[in-house]
Amino acid sequence: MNRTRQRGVAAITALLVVAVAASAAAWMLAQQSATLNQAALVAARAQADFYADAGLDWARGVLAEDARASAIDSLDEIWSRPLAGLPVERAIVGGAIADAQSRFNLNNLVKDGARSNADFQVAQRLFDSLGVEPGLVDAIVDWIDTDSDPLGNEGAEDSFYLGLPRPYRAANRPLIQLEELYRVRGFDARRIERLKPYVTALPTRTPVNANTAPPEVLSALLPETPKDEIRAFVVARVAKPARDRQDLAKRFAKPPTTAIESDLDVKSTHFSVVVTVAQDDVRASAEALVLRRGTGSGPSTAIIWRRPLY
Ligand SMILES: [Ca+2]
Ligand SMILES: [Ca+2]
Repeated sequence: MNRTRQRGVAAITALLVVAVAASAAAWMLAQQSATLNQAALVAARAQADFYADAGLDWARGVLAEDARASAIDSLDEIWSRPLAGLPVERAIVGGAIADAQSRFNLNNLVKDGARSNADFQVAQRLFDSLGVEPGLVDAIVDWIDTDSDPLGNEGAEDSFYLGLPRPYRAANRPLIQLEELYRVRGFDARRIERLKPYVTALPTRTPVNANTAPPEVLSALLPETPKDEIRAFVVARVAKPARDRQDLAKRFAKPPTTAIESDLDVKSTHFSVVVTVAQDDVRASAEALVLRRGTGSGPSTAIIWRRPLY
């Protein structure tokens, strides 16, 4: 690790410690006024929320700082370095930020309420390469698209879901979280776990960040590009991430121009954050999807959703 990087990591570690320590102090103040018979669970819950807030603030600070420092997002940057086992007060704190746009956004499958054929083919190739039945993509499209006409043999709309022992309706709107797939025809824990590192659900149409995407996702997007060329790029980008779309095109013998313009980018606006706190017998974690906008002097971040993790 070079000196600048070491200083950067140290600064970020300090940021997290300060954020969590401040929340611990606030929590202890709140505790002093709490009555003795207050349920321990409620207190633990309150503390977990304080810590989660602090951890998320830390992540947003790191992401804003990154946007001020660079116009691209790559895996050699400080945000991608997870923090584990930091002692803060009596707690042990960890945090990790992942680029949500390293994955294929399943909501891209539907454009203006109807199936997007190009994205449909990308998803089918990706599922196939991961050993998940490509026919299941039909059911996701139906779940998201606004009509109620089932697609192909494996699609499913209200007519299918209302006939289940515990009936419900198709959402007919974009996925909010990936776990919604549990409600979609044909999906189970095994398939969702298999897909998780490669797909995501983001509220707006998003390109994939070529500087962070796994080779499986890049191959699905670039079917004409030989796999060894994609692997070579994934190795080369560690030391030399693509600076912009033009630079990205230069990395391939036959530049996949259309995909680079419409499906790929070298930076990201959506990040997934996980914060974990362990203190005494209480272990709390929270996950959030963070949207980052703007670069240079004016980056801003917003939390799209957050949830506790168990
Ligand atoms: Ca960056
Ligand atoms: Ca539908």
